[in-house]
Amino acid sequence: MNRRNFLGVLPTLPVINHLEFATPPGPVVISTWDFGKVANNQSWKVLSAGGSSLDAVEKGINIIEEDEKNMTVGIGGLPDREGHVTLDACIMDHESNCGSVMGLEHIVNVISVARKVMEKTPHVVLVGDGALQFALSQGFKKTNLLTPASEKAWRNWLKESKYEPIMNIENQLYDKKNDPMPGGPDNHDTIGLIAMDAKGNISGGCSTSGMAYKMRGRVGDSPVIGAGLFVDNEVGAATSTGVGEEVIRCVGSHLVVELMRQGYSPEDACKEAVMRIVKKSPAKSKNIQVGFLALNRKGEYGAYALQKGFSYAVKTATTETVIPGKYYYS
Ligand code: SD4
Repeated sequence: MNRRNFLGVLPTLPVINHLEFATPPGPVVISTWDFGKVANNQSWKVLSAGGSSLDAVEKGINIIEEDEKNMTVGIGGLPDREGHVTLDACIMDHESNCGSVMGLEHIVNVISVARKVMEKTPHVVLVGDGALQFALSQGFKKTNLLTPASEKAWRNWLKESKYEPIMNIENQLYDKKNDPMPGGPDNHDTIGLIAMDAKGNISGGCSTSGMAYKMRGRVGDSPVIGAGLFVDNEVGAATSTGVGEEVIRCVGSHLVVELMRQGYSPEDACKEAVMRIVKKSPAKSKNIQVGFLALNRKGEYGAYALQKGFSYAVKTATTETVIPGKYYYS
């Protein structure tokens, strides 16, 4: 049988075109947790001026990284158990270009370093000292990320040295009334942010200091393309927050995007990814938090988490809101 005959007998695969649209739905930005609102507003300045989703993602995340009171993203982030603040971040654009830094110390705007990795190097990921060397070569300033507050929290932790991630601490410690910026006094959150611009192009980013008091060298899901973040402009994008080890195991954000490709709504895709974690880790999943957040090409968004308490912020031309995520364990 020659090649032509062989191809002739292959079954025709269905073409899924449910996500096609005639005109882009208009800019939208979504991000993790209540304080995502602050990041969204910053992103919106870019999007409403006709800027790109990539710029919107970087600017939105930068403001969180620069907030000293936020004890897990950028400066002020809680350190590892040895007292080192090590940051993880990744970024991905509508053409599937991506960049990531892992275990980067002494630099505040790690999402911007991730973008430089994407744009200025032949690589996708730089780690540790190499990432720092690259950042400095690109003009980023060396900064002490351990603030008096984060050092104090770490010294307190050392008294018992118990590694026990606290569920939804992001929202518990975010005092919305008195703290207009993200990050309460003891906050260890991750910012995952997805933006669609006026052209309908989608980009996403994720930035974190990871789980507080992690082992030295530990990297979570946030800077792992496919786990903490994934973008496919034909379909949509997803990001995650919570205990990264469980998200890496199911390559969570990629899973959510592929489920949307199959026709799942953003919320249903996030729910299915959460169910995957429940199925693979039935006992553990009861005591940890993981939340997924997704946007599709039609501008529809949704989220789902293991536990109550996860929330996400949304901004469009007509909406500015924080939405409680639905969850599995009641
Ligand atoms: C990590 N997923 O390093 C991050 C931490 C996080 O809410 O999202 N905390 O595993």
